[in-house]
Amino acid sequence: MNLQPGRYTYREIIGQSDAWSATLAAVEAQIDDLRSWLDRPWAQVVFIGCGSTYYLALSAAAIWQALTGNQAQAAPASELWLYSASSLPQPPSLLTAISRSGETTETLRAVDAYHRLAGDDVLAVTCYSDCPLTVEATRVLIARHAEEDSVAQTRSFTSMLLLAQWAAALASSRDDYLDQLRTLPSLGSQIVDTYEELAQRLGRDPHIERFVFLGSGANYGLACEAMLKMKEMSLSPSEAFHFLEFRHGPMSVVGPDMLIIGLVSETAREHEAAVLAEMRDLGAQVLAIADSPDGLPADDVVALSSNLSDMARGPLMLPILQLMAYYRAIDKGLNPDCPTNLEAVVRL
Ligand code: F1P
Repeated sequence: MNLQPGRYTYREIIGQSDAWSATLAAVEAQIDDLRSWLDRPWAQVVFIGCGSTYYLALSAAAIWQALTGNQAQAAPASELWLYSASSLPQPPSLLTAISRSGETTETLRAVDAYHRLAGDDVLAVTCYSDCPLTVEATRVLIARHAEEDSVAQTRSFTSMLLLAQWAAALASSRDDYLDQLRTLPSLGSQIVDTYEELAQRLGRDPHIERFVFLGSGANYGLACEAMLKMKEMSLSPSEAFHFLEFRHGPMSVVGPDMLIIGLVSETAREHEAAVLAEMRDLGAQVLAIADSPDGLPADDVVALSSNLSDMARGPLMLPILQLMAYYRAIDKGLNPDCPTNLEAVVRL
């Protein structure tokens, strides 16, 4: 019985950098095999998932294409299953199926459709070694140390993202990028120590009623995932957009009850900062998360201080945003371990 609401979620968020180290250590033994298996001229790589894992797929596809130069895209698993003609990749292709549980019906059916109509090569990224998805896959990456008791994905998301990044490093023979990934666990725990109080203050701020998460490139999937955490754990109105898209209509609803969270990249820093400045002028409160937020137009900042590339530092952006959703849920008397109306796995 879960006596203290949110205790699983809290433990899973706070300890996630340990899960990252353990996950990286566990896949070390697969390096040679995976490197040679991935050493092929894919015409297209497709990443699929559902909910959180679809958002992970968005981020993973952006990273994969940036690193390898191969065309990569993401789709919800249901699209491959139900709209195969418009979403299956051209051969030779690789399907990367991401699912915490490895049991989600749509993901399993998408893999089946891919096998029947498109290709043989499936890489599964999951947290459970004995799940149905692993049976259907050619190669499997498992974040066993990131298994979760809570329904909302937190450490599982970032650990599986790390595995997708790790696979991209091998596919692109980027040993320098692998080295960057290895520094994430220690950076992650420092960020949580430094900014938990800020997450608590913003999560509990009674003046904030709506949340908007902005991110572009590989950060867009992360912005979507942060939006989902806020929505499912705390039942707060929460949306995600690509930075510059926010000007094209959504900014109509900006007001003083809105916190805009910018996941700022180095690639497009100047343009992303300009969006934040404009929204602040319109009255929104702004939180900027960046490697070095000096000079960014924001009321509060999270400095990641990683010196890592935009394609490597993604996992560092999420723990503080997960904590913000957790604290807001607790403040509203909700139990973040069991979001309203949700089950851990959707089975059709
Ligand atoms: C996908 C998922 C979860 C979400 C929810 C229902 O699961 O959408 O992201 O938290 O509870 O299922 P999975 O395929 O990644 O296990």
